[in-house]
Amino acid sequence: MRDAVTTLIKSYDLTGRYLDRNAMDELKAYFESGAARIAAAAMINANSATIVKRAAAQLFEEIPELIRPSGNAYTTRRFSACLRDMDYYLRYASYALIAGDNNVLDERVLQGLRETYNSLGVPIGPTVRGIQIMKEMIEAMAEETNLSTADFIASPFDHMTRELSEVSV
Ligand SMILES: CCC1=C(C)/C(=C/C2=NC(=C\c3[nH]c(/C=C4\NC(=O)[C@H](C)[C@H]4CC)c(C)c3CCC(=O)O)/C(CCC(=O)O)=C2C)NC1=O
Repeated sequence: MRDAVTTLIKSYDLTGRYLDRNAMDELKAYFESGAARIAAAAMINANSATIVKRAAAQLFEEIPELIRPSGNAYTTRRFSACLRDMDYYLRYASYALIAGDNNVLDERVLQGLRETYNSLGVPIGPTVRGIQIMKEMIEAMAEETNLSTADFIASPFDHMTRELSEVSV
C-alpha cells in the first residue's frame, strides 16, 4: 500500500536520484493539501451511514429495475450486499484521500472485482453510478461546509469508476 510520499520516493529510488525540484513541488502540494484532506475524510467519517443510505436510495430511484424481482439487488441479502459494497467504496475512498494516492484502491478493492461482479451478474454500470452519486454528495457537502472542493475529492471515486468500467471519466 502506498501514499503520495512513498510513491514519489520509490520512483526516485528506482533511478538512484536525489529528490529534485519537481519532486519538491509535488511534495509541497501534497503537504499543503493535508489539512483539507483530513477535513474531507473527517466529514465522510461523520456522515458515512447517511451518505451510503441516501446514495443507494437515489441509485434505486434512478434505476428501479435493480430492486425488482429480476434485479441484482432484489432480496434482502443482495440488497444488503449492495449497500455493503457502497460502504466499502466510501471507506476506501476516504483512505485514498488521506494517502493522496489511489494505490490502496487497486490493492484492496479493485483487484479481481470486475471478474467477481461478472460471475455474480452484478451490473457494473449501476455500481459505477452509485460511486459517482456518493462523489457528488460529498462534493456538495464539502461546498456547503466551505471545505475546499479541490480535485482530490473526486480522484478516488473517478479512479474506481475508470478501473471498474474501463471507460474514461
Ligand atoms: C473491500 C473490497 C471488497 C469489495 C469491493 C467486495 C465486493 C463484493 N460484492 C459482492 C457481491 C454483491 N455485490 C452486490 C452489489 C450490487 N448489486 C446491484 O445491483 C448494485 C448495482 C450493486 C450495489 C451498488 C450484490 C447484490 C452482491 C451479491 C450478489 C450475489 O451474491 O448474488 C461480492 C461477492 C461475495 C459477497 O457476496 O460478499 C464481493 C466480493 N468485497 C470486498 O471484500
